Formats: sequence, C-alpha cells, structure tokens
Amino acid sequence: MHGSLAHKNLAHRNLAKRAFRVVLIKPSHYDKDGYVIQWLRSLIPSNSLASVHGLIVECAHNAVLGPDVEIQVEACDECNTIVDVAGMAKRIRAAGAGMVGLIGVQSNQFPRALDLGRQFRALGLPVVMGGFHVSGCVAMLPMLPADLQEALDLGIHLFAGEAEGRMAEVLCDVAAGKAKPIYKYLNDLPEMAAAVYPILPRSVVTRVAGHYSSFDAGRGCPFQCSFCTIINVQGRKSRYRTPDDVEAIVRANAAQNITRFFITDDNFARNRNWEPILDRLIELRERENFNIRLLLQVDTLCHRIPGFIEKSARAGCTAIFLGLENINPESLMGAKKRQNKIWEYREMLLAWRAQKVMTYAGYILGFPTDTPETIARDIEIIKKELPVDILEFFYLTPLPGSEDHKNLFMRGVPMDPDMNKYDLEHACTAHPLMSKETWTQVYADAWKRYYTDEHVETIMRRAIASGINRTKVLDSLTIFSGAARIEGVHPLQFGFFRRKLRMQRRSGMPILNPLVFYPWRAADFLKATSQWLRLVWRYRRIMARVTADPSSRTHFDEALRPHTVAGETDHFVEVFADKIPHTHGAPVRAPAAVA
Ligand code: B12
Ligand code: SF4
Repeated sequence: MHGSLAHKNLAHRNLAKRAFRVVLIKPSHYDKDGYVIQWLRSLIPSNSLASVHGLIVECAHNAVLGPDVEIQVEACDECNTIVDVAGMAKRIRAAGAGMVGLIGVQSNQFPRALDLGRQFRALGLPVVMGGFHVSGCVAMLPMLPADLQEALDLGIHLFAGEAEGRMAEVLCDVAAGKAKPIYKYLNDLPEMAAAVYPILPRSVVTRVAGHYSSFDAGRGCPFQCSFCTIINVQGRKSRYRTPDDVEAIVRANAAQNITRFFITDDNFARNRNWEPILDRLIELRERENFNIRLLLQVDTLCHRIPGFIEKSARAGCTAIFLGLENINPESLMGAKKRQNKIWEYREMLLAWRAQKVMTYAGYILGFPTDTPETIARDIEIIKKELPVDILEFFYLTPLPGSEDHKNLFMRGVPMDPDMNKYDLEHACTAHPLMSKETWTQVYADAWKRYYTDEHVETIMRRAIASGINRTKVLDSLTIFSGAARIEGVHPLQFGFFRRKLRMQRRSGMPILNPLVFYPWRAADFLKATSQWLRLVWRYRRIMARVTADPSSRTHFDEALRPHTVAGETDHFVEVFADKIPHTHGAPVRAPAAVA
C-alpha cells in the first residue's frame, strides 16, 4: 500500500513540468494605532487555516490542475507570522503561476485583508478571499455592503460558504484565468462525514504556544441566539465527522508529534456524534497511550447529557469554553438564548470541576437593560456564587451575519462603519441606557472588577480544593487579567511578545519616521513589559501563599456548595426571580409578598 503510493507520487513528480503555488494567509487585524496585532507566538490556532490548507493539500494529491501541474502550498497565520508580501509574490512568480488565499476573514479582519489583497493585486496576482465576513454578509443582507464591493472592484474574488468539495473548482478557474467574482455556496452545505481533514504542517503549528492544533468535529448549532452569525452560515443542523476521520486527524497530527487540540465546534455538546467521537479518543488515550489534550466549546446545558462531561474528561479535555453570556434571564430571553437556564449554572460548573476541568466563560456586556450598576452587581454575584475559573468579557456586537445586524441594517440604525472594530471589544452601535463613553468604561471596569487580587486568590484556592491543575489556572488568570488591561487586546487574540512593524500600518495612516517610531515603540514595550512583570510577580506570590496554606486543600465557599435539597436555588436566582420565564424545569417561585 505504502509502496504503491510512493510509486504514484514519484510518477507525478516525473511528469510535473509546471507548478501552481497557493499562498494561504489568515489575516490579523489592526490595533488602535493602526499596527497589525501580531505576536512571536499566538495563543490559539486558526482552524480556518488548517481547513483550507487541508483542502489545498487534497487538490495537490488529486492533481486537480492536471498531471503535469504540481500544486505547492504555503500557509501562515498573521497573528504569529509576519506576512512578507514581496517574498510571497516572488515565490509565486518563481513557480510560474499561483494565487493568494485570504483565509477565514472575519469582519474585524476585513480591513486588514483588504489592505493585503490590494498589495497583491498591485503586483498582478490573483487573490481569493473567504470567511465569515463574506459568508455572513452574503447570507443575511439584501445587497453587497460597500466593503465587499470595494474588494470586487480591486479584482479580489470572494467565496461565500464552505469550501469542502469546491476547492478544485476555484483552483481550476483561477489557473485558467476565469475565476468568478463571487462563489456562492451558502444554500448547499457540504456533508462532514468523509470531508477532508483540517491539517497544518508542524512548522506552522509550533508558532502557537503549547503547540495546539485544531479541528472541527462538526458544524451547525440548533439554537437561535440573535447575536450569532454561525447558524446563518453553517446552519442549525448538526453535521459531523465520523470517529474514523477524527482518529485519522489525531494520528496525522500525532505523526508530527502534535497531540493537543482545540476542537472548534461552536457547541460540541450539540454535535450529534459526540459520543462515538469521544469513545474513539478515549480508546486512543487508554489503549494506545496517546497523550491527547482537548479544549472544547460547549453550552450551559451540557451537564444534562448523560456521560458527556465524564467522557470529555476521559478523552483528555482539560478546559472548556462556554457561553454563559449573562446571568439576567431578561437579557438572555431578549437575545433568544433561551437554552441558558441560570438556575442550573452552578450545577453545570460543579460537574466540570468534579472532573478537574477548568472553565472559561464568556460574558456579554451591553444587553438592552444593562446599566453600570447592574453589570457591577452581576459580576460580584458571579464571583461569590458561581464556581467559574475564568470570566471573559465581550461587548454585545451586531456582527455581520447575525440576526441583530440584519435587523439594525434593515431599520437603518447607525452602526460603526469601521469593520476593524467588530472584534467584540468596541461599542459598534448605540445602547439604549448607556452612552458610548459609559459602555466603554463599563467594559474596562469589568476586567478590573473580576480580576481583583482577592478574587484571584479565591480562584486559586478553589482550584487547589478541586484538584484542578493550579499552574494552568494561574497562567490563564495572568493572561486573562493582563491582556485587555496591559496590551489592549482581548485574551482570545493574545500571544507572547507583541510585534509592531513600522511599515505594516493600516492604509490611510502615516508611516512614521524611524526617529519617531522606534523611541515610541521602545517606551511602549518597556511600559508593557514592566506591567507584565509586576502582574506575574504579584500572582506568583498569591500562588505561593495559597499553596503553602494547608486550609486551601479544604477550601469551601458558597460557589462550591452543591444544591442538596430538591428545588433549592442559588441566592442570585432569587435576585432575578421576577425575570425567570415560566418554562419547564424553571424554579417555582413563592407568590410575591404584597408591599
Ligand atoms: C475557532 C474560532 C476562533 C479561534 C480561532 C480562529 C479561527 N478562525 O480559526 C479564536 C479563539 C482565535 C477566535 C477568535 C476570535 N473570533 Co472566532 N471563531 C471561531 C469559530 C468557533 C470556528 C472557526 C472555524 O474553524 N470555522 C470552521 C472553518 C472551516 O470555517 P470558515 O472559517 O468559515 O472557513 C470555511 C469557509 O469560510 C471557506 N473559506 C474560508 N477562507 C477561505 C479562503 C478561500 C480562498 C476559500 C476559497 C474559501 C475559504 O472555506 C472554509 C472551509 O469550509 C467561529 C465560528 C464558526 N463556526 O466558524 C468563530 C468566529 C469566526 N469568530 C468570531 C469572532 C468575532 C472572533 C473574535 C473577534 C472574538 C473575540 N474577541 O474573541 C476573535 C478574533 C481574533 C482572531 N485572531 O481570530 C466570529 C466572526 C463573525 C464575524 N462576522 O466576523 C465567529 C463567526 C463566531 C461568532 N461569534 O459569530 N475564533
Ligand atoms: S449556542 Fe452558540 S453557536 Fe449556538 S446559536 Fe447560540 S451563540 Fe450560536
């Protein structure tokens, strides 16, 4: 089998007379000063890049451009790699033909992607762009927005939808000089069973701290949150990979010595094939000693699925991301996030703790009834009553592709025209009760309010008492506490050792004189480094104190207290008693006392 494959490859090579080089770039976006947000090492891998890379590798194997054309591919994530436009263009020219793919472009990355596309187009190279901004806008809006039109005017080809089963067509069209302005595949979602694997070479993966790679075990989510773009692009039906395919992805990565994975399903708990997939991973771990580590995204009802949490932990899950979003049922109902039952939050979080899995919860600020006072109150409640480790804050944002965005667009409500700001870290439209300044202040204050030294100490004590890896918790606390406050970026976009390149500045902003830029950058670097060193030192001292204290092992507080009596609810559930809808399973309230 191996012999015949090698023979076939050799035959290909002998025939290959021409080359077609595909350069894949996952663009980053700009910071407030107009410099590209990039790092020596990023924190989280790009699954979009791995997916499209896998598709091009498949096209190369299948020689889709003909037996005499060798398809070459290179991939880079701009979050951890400097994009050398001239060098890439030179390599395409040296190959004789090729194209640039701008991969997985989100709305906030669109301005950067357009700047890169413009440079490649000026050099006469074909450029194709895909990702959630293109897909979301084409899926939801009645007309193309101005920025997509600008891309088309530059001669950039747009791809809306998923590329599995369609990449060969795109490559053939580009190679023949007949690429369409827009490829629309939104109404025809590809099956995931037997779909090509997302995979990246080790040299790309090792640019991510901890050498995490990624794959999606499925796509689609049954829920209907109004701020979500995913359901409008990838649909609400669960499409999933087979356990054989997941095993093949793991083995292919393990062959490169990579066994840590971020499974990027938005909601792995709603992947209808979760159990056979986890069973297979458990088998690989327990029978073949694969050192698999998993990071999963799940929903707040996952604890109701029998065996889900236990099997996730056995399969190697050490941390989960979940969309807590808010603890006010009124906000959750307003955003159609009906599946979030606040009275079950503690039970769900305790179930993960029992398996020694760390929890990261997303929390959205700026629902219509939010005020600075209610947000402050709610964060204090979470600190006291919910056993979550890491809380991360986002602005409620009308992301292109979401129902919220479509509604505002159709009603002509003003939204910030600068897509670079649609990173969930900026106020992009007006709030009914808070001015833009107040909302911005509330966001900055939220990080400070949650990550107080006192609460960091409590989280460390809870980690020790629950047997959760304390170093992992400490490292995450450090990053999540410092990223927004010190670097001005959300932790999910964070990395180690920030790079700011003088020449890579947003179009329209001046390139500074070296005599101005370098002293500014040196001062900027020293300021951030000294802030980081102080934070690390403070947190290490907290860790040392907590570890040395024998009472940490038996630490207990309100958040860790399971409900023992049937129908018992948390104190905070009482706070929101009048906002809880009468749905099945909701706590039954005593009739309100007459004032
Ligand atoms: C994993 C993930 C991340 C990871 C990794 C990023 C990545 N792209 O892999 C991390 C944690 C870093 C991340 C961060 C953010 N994310 Co994110 N993320 C996702 C998630 C859950 C999965 C991405 C994925 O792998 N999708 C599967 C791939 C295969 O789909 P795809 O990217 O669309 O690619 C397919 C097609 O579009 C097409 N295609 C794509 N590119 C190209 C190029 C060419 C040439 C062609 C032909 C085809 C093509 O083919 C691909 C294969 O079918 C998505 C939701 C989702 N389900 O996609 C959100 C999502 C992409 N993220 C989103 C956001 C907002 C963010 C953040 C801004 C939020 C934040 N502050 O954390 C940051 C941005 C920072 C950054 N550097 O990316 C939004 C984007 C919405 C929008 N309109 O912009 C999404 C859609 C979720 C949501 N909230 O609605 N994210
Ligand atoms: S649960 Fe997550 S993926 Fe599903 S609709 Fe809501 S925000 Fe989107």
